[in-house]
Amino acid sequence: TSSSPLYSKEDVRKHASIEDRVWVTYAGEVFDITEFIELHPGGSRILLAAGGALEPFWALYGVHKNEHVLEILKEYKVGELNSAEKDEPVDESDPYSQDPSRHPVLKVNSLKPFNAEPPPYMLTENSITQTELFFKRNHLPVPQINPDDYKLVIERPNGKVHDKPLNLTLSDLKAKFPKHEITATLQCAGNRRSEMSEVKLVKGLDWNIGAISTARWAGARLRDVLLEAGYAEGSSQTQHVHFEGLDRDLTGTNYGASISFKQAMAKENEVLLAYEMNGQELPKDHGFPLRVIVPGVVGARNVKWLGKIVVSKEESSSHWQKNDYKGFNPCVDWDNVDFASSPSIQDLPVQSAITEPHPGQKITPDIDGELTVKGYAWSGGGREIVRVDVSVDGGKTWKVAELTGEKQKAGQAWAWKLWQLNVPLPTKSSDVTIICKAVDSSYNVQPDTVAPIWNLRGVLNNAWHRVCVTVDA
Ligand code: HEM
Ligand code: MTE
Ligand code: MO
Repeated sequence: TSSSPLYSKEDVRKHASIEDRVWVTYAGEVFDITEFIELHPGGSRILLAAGGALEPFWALYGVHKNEHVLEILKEYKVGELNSAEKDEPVDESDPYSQDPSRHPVLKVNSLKPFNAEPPPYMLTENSITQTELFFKRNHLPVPQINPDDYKLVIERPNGKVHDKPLNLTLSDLKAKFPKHEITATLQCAGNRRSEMSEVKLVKGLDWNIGAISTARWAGARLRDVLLEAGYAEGSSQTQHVHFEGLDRDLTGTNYGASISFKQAMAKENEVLLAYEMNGQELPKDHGFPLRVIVPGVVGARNVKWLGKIVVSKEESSSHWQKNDYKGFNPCVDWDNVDFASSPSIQDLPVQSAITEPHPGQKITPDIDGELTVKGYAWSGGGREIVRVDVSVDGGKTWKVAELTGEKQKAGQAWAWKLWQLNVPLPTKSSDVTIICKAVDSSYNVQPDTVAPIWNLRGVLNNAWHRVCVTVDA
């Protein structure tokens, strides 16, 4: 209506805390919801939307798709968004100007290239991570790919068939090969790097515990595509499978990585050329229109925006295969590192972390004097999580947490387990250190501290996860 005051997005952004009053927008209208915050059935997380739009948050929490929610909201209307407001002009010279928009709740570790993780407690709200919340790890700008022109190029085996590569369109991939679907967790080698930097500064993005997420992936099996291209099982000429991304840096170099031919061909490894994530076409940030999913293997080999597959006697010569994503002795530093001396990371070690409570949280015990601790646990190579131990006395005594998650076949446990446990709290106010550690089906365990596994690049941190909180009894 014409009588409604008009506000800019900037005006709304200034109202992002209770002191400044909390404003939000929905469908072009502006609301002052300060008085509703205490009444909100979903608690204080409503403040995540303070100063901005409700839509991205309501997309995550479906309970709001309801008339009575809009009825409540209406009571708090204070005006409308100025529709004449122009969006920021696009800077064509910026290679990142075509990057997609992302969910505002993500904690951004780097904007260009885009690297971001969800708030820890949101990671364990669902066994399958909602696509918007799934961590995003890009080394380069997101390439613009027209799905109608898209072709996956697969080089033929030397001397076999003809020299022309096998080219597959997106519809070929969907029509010619059976669709295979798996639930798999993806973890970046740099997950939990920030804890490694507390021991001694490392070079890399400062990931907290959220560079890990789980999705349903569907696509063609890589094995089927390699067989179609003429590769035979067990051939000795063929030791590595290279994946080239269509994302490239200013010098024209593509992202790339490789896995072993054996890994690629083994049916039980379920390596996919995925075109779907959580039942929808792959989003731009996650590799549209096609990416590799190598379940149980470090994120870096799960090449997005896949353009080309090459089979070779050598490993990929990509920087990310040869000079990054490798582990070293804690005494190796940048002045004496020899990247050729370490193998590339493939399967990841056993991992777990506490997502709730968060470090520094002030806790008032519930009426039973208990606190619910939550987290995730996962291991590489298809090894199932068989146990998670939790301590609230710095590791002197341990209790076993309750595990939830999809039951998967032995050796094919690609998905994480979520876990939770009610723990007793001290009856006097004090600081409490909560610790978790997981055990996988090979009885692999996590190291108790970070220092002995410190490495210059800050990868592979799987030490016991510790969260210190203050109990206010
Ligand atoms: C639940 C209203 C913003 C997260 C609810 C419910 C209402 C409501 C009425 C109960 C729904 C039912 O059970 O039928 C509102 C209004 C909002 C708002 C009017 C804005 C002014 C948000 C935001 C978030 C959020 C921004 C998340 C960041 C939740 C969650 C629940 C919930 C998780 C479920 C709680 C549970 O079932 O225990 N909200 N909400 N809400 N809301 Fe909101
Ligand atoms: N593929 C391409 N083409 N370019 C990339 O930058 N990043 C890799 C991998 N695949 C990357 C890529 C790394 S290091 C990780 S951890 C995962 O993608 C992250 O996948 P996600 O963004 O879908 O979470
Ligand atoms: Mo990564």
